[in-house]
Amino acid sequence: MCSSDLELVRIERVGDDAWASVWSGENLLSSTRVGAWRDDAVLEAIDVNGDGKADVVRRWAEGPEEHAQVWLSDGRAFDEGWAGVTGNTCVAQAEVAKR
Ligand SMILES: [Ca+2]
Repeated sequence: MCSSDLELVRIERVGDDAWASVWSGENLLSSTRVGAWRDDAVLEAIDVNGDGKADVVRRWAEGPEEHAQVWLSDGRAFDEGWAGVTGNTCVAQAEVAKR
């Protein structure tokens, strides 16, 4: 459930860079450069490591390659957590077993 004092993560273009700013109401808590701006990037604010703080995931394609960048939040600023090529490589096959 979301609380009413939820932080807002806003991704903005500043020049050729993307910046993630964290707001609490009218107060700017932090602003972090999260790489070069990409018009084709999909941005998601999800908690990827389960610490209750929203992290930023950017995904985009370069030819056949799917790139992803993960920025982990400590609730104030973002640290680059992981970046690399993902998808299009079958590393496992998931199967739902039916009873
Ligand atoms: Ca998190």
